[in-house]
Amino acid sequence: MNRRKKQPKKELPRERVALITGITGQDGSYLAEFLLKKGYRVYGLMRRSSSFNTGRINHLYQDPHDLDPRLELVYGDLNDASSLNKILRSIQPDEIYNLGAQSHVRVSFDIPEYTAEITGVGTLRLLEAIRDSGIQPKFYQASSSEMFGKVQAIPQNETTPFYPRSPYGVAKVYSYWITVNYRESYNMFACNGILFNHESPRRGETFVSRKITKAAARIKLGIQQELFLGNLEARRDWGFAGDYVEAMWLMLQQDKPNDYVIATGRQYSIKDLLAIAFGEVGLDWNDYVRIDPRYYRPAEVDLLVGDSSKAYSQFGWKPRMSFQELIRMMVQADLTEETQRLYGTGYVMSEDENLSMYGQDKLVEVVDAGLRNSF
Ligand code: NAP
Ligand code: G4F
Repeated sequence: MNRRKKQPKKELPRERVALITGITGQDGSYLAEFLLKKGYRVYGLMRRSSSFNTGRINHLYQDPHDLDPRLELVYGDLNDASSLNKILRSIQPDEIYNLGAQSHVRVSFDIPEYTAEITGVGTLRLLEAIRDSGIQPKFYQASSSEMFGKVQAIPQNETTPFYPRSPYGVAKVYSYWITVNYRESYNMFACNGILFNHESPRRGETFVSRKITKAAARIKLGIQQELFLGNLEARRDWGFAGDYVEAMWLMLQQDKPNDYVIATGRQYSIKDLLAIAFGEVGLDWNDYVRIDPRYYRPAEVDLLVGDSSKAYSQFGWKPRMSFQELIRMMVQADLTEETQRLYGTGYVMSEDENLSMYGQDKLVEVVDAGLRNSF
């Protein structure tokens, strides 16, 4: 009998599966893009909202009825352990990026308990869900330079002691240590990325960089007259979010889990940011900026500047985009967005119109309504 020898089944390499909490946020959108380009199947945890909150990832969205969607959104919440358990058991991710958070420092003084629940205990819920589900994914925790707060050394690196100055910063310190604790207690591949401020045209509109670049564009277009800000003396180490998500991924590709500072090593003040943003549209910020104490924080972080030489020596990461390029790019993006919004309102009829003159009062009413109280 001519029996064919049974061939051992050829195993196809299993595609890599990533879960991103906070996929609808600034970093989540850049990370999703990055991982999709690398061939990952990406799941994004999204919380229920009464209005659409997927604006930053609409360009990546795939209809779930498509044959093989590479990106899928699943409903869940860092406040709901059962949803986290269910999601992990069903999708069995190889890598988890925990970016979900109440991420606004000023707002954390208004809703401290909620901030602790999501930005702090939310991380514990996710780590426990990993243990319960029995899977062994690599885990990335979005730690923050806010943990350094009242800085104990300049620049700050992985050995600098923490001194948080807000409910947000305190919650992030909890998440940092619970991540270290689960790594040491349960041998998890868990890393903290201690990221310094990073911005982009997708940055939330109430963070200072975007608030300024948007205002510069709107003032140039004649649809805003002034800009109210808080402390102009604070100094930050600002980088580009697109550069920083690559560092998140690189951390999880190392042989051993570890914690890394990700920063540019350069510091600028809010006044420096103002000068670049308004300079990009040919204006002097001193003519438009007013101080409103409501934007002061009960306790301020005066200066942050990071030393990311560990990340550079371990896996060659360094920032590509300079602060100046970043702010100019954001202003240009806001000019485009605001111009499109203007045309959408129907008040401006042609590109030849003088935008600063046309229907200005009405436009201010329409467009400004939601921005006046922004932190
Ligand atoms: P972001 O734009 O504010 O995004 C936060 C994300 O978390 C959003 O997708 C948000 O969903 C989600 N989220 C909020 N509450 C949630 C909940 N209860 N359950 C599940 N998801 C929830 O923040 P980002 O700038 O992208 O930052 C990403 C992460 O890095 C955050 O953890 C932040 O604290 C941390 N971080 C940021 C920086 C920075 O400079 N950007 C620096 C260091 C660390 P919605 O869209 O529904 O609101
Ligand atoms: O843009 P911010 O709100 O960012 P902040 O507080 O540094 O926090 C951001 O970076 C952290 C990393 O260090 C992240 F963990 C956190 O999630 C977030 O992404 O404020 C920057 C500085 C502050 O000193 C603030 O007092 O700008 C000052 N500022 C002055 N006027 C203002 C304003 N900040 C805001 N948001 N709005 C103002 O009108």
